[in-house]
Amino acid sequence: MNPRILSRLHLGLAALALLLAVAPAQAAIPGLEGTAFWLVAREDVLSTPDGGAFLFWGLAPDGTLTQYPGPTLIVPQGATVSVQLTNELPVATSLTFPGQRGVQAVGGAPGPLAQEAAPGETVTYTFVAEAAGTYLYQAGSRPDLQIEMGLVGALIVRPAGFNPLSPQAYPSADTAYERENLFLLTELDMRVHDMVLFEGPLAPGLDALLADFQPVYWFINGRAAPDTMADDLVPWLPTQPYGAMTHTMPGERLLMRVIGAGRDLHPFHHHGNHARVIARDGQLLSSAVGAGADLAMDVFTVQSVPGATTDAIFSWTGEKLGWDIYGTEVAHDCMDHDGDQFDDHTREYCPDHGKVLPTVMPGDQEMAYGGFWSGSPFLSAGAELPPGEGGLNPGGAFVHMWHSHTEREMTNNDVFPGGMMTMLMVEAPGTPMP
Ligand SMILES: [Cu+2]
Repeated sequence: MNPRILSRLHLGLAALALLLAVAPAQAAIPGLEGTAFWLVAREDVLSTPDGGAFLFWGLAPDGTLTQYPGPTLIVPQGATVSVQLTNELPVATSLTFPGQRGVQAVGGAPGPLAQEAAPGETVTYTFVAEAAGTYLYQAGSRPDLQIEMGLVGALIVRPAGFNPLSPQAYPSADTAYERENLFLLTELDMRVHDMVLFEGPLAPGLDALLADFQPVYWFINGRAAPDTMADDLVPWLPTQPYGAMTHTMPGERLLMRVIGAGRDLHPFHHHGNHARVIARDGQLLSSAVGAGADLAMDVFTVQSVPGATTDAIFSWTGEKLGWDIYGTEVAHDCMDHDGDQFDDHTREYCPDHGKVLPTVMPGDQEMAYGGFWSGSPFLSAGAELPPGEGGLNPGGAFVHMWHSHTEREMTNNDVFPGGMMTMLMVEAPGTPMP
């Protein structure tokens, strides 16, 4: 056979396999996995969706691109972790690792909270990651200024025996999940960044500004909406590599790792279903060893507190909506063999099976086609779309807004919408997902 046709056939088969695969979802949080890290603190520029550009202090893994927030460090429980910090900032800096005991430092000079690296110097921190969970790391030198300037990041400790094919957040089985997302929440007072830019980090006016904190930008994973919804590592956000778009399928267990990494409280509201808070500050909500997350609680908003982390498990169920989330165009019976009222494969809520969502397609002349509808029957009626339409939502996902319920925080410098906001996309089973 012609090799070009053969390779095309292989591509076709691969695509078919991708469509048919009932692969367990393994979307993991992007970051640096390992036990030894080298981070260079230096100045760079971050951007906001309204065209703003601000000086920030970030951390460049291996001296490459400086980023905000710092790289997410993903380490195995029990490992001895070393973080080498090289300081290219104009002032002394340091890192603290709240929740990690017995942090040792080599190099540098003693500071108020941690061993500091003077400009041009290096300090290396070492600790044993004793307990699984979600943590943060942040500047330990003048934290009121340096955390605001960007020196903060997430630290994730995987439980001992972690299996990426059946991941768990903690050693207990009731913390199992299929998908995980980071929501590292921060804010930015542009007066502080501009004063550091124009008058330097020792400007006498900084104290007054920091005592009268007035943020006008709010970020999830270092981005303000709508940049939160762009993919990881998009080229137009070189210093803000982490997106915050969230995808799930009905019934999946989505682990939300929420970190209050700035200095304000943020009620992080996740539409769609309640979420079950299983841990705070890396501590499983457990009444006794071996009891699992028996003290877990359901919330409709994760109350994010500065310096604190929250792990919650969210599942979109479609339960009791009163209509069939697959419409009538997918021919299947609701197959519930384990008696939980949900289809074993599609996770549809069986009592609503066959209750057609009353979608009436308007006539072509009334239609305003948009990029966010694909013609998929999932949660709707299906129809043909004109060529080129539907590309932004190929699976016809159902979309919920996830956002700060302090609604002023859904703005970019006073312009709505923006800020601490992203979307949850509930995809139909079988849809290829990022
Ligand atoms: Cu809302």
